[in-house]
Amino acid sequence: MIRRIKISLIFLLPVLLISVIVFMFLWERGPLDSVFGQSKKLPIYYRRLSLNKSRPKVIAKNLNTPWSVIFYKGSTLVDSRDRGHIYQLNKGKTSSIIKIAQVDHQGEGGLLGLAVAYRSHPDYDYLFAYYTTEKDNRVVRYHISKQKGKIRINDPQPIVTGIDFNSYHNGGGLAIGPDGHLYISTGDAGDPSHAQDLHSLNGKILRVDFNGRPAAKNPIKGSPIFSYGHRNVQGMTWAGQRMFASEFGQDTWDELNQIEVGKNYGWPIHEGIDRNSSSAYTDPLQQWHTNAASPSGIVYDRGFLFIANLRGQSLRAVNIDHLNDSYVFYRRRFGRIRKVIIAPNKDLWLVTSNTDGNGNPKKGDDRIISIKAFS
Ligand SMILES: [Ca+2]
Repeated sequence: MIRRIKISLIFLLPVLLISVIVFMFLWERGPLDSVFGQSKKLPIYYRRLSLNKSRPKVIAKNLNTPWSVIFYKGSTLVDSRDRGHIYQLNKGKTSSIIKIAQVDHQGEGGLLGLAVAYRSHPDYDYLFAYYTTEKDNRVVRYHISKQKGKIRINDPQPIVTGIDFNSYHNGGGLAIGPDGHLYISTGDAGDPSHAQDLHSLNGKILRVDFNGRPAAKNPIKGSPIFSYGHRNVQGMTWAGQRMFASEFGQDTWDELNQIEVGKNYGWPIHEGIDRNSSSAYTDPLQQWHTNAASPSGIVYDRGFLFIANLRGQSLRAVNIDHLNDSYVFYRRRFGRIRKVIIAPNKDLWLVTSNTDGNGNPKKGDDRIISIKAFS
């Protein structure tokens, strides 16, 4: 009898051991649903995408903490969160256009968002920058111009100041909406109560004009608040008139939200989907485990939302007609991905974020990688 048990154990133990190792490997890769849920063949909603066939091309490498990439009159500009520079990118080489002296990089603060607005002035356009100083997060408007191939950025004018800062949750998203206003995403700066406080600029999406004045149609007269109850939004995009934002959760659920004026997105009362239809809080369209996502940048292109994942080290696609479903590409291929943007030639550009203190930079990091999303 004892001998039989011994023999069984000899056979069973290795099987058990292998099972444990396999399970731990899958667990470490992220939630099991995202491992088992994805077949090799693209599910029907994603068959228009050529991401799996496209050959990634490196546009730039050896960048330091890039956060935003914008295009201006045929030139590409990229920032450094930690160093406070805005660089011009030319054939893979960077040259500094401006170093913003007030940028005070601390924790995850620094030079974050950039956005450009073309206007009718003959001599210059507007460049907006969101950055952390030693006393606040702020949005500063510059004049930007390009003459004889040379870009100038000057005449700084702070237009929104006094956004609380912290080592974490600084927000930092900037975007020009289809209504011609400047949208600003702020984080809760480590104090969750900010998000529900309508006197605080933190934990919000703000909407202002190019002078920083609240948009006339904002829900609270005289307030820049467009939506609230956010924990930390870094990405905003529009599909026509529909606005979407990616949002970092605490420990459990990251979110994709459709943003509507005046709505309360629940933080810190709810993280992720609450499923209470009578609730005063607006649920996300879908949610992902924080270790499989940590979504920063988001962009809409030809029927799809593309979302850059930091901890999830991947690019997520969401079909605009199936907003509660998603598919993940490039898992662990490029490391952490901060931003996804559309280049002037319609390629998708991924901006990696392996030098930001949370990643394992490899030779050549950080990079901008170009891919064709549609064949
Ligand atoms: Ca929420």
